[in-house]
Amino acid sequence: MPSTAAIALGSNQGERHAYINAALRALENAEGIIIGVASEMIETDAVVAPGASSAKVDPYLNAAAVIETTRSPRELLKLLLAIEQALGRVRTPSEQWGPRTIDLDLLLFDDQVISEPGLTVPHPRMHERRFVLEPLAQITPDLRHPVLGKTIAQLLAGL
Ligand code: A4P
Ligand code: MG
Repeated sequence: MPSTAAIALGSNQGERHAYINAALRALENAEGIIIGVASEMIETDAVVAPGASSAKVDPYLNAAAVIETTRSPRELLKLLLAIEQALGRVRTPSEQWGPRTIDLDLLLFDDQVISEPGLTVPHPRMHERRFVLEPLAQITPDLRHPVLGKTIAQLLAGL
């Protein structure tokens, strides 16, 4: 039985549309993954680290996708990181939440709760972020957060 996973996509650098589309294509072409449905892309103001100024940070395009996969969560994360790299993501260690061509986060994986070095599922900040919940609610409002026990629509309404 394949698993169902939710993925967040974000870009705030360069051809943002093209990067998100390229990431979706790369996912679709990867072995063991079928894209169920992808949301529209929405433009969002950058959420920045506490104390930082958002005036200097370019706005994002964000989207979400639901996939079916035969991969494990760890294998899926590895693929997401590889796609980020292939699409020119450069990580600047000094810069938390720096500009990125593409950011791919694993939000949910069935109703699994995972807390390992380098892999936390559900994504620890997903429930407090409109730029995650809004596109996800477009495509799967009734999906339930396995720790908080609320649906995506309920989490969004509670922001
Ligand atoms: N990692 C652990 N669990 C996961 C998971 N479930 N999904 C590890 C993805 N990665 C996970 O991520 C750092 C490490 O987290 C990965 O190597 C992986 O092993 P990263 O992508 O290098 O770092 P990041 O994305 O800069 O940091 P982080 O903390 O993931 O940032 P967020 O929370 O993704 O926030 N504003 C708007 N409007 N739209 C955005 O998309 N994104 C961010 C980044 C900030 N502000 C934004 C947006
Ligand atoms: Mg990330």
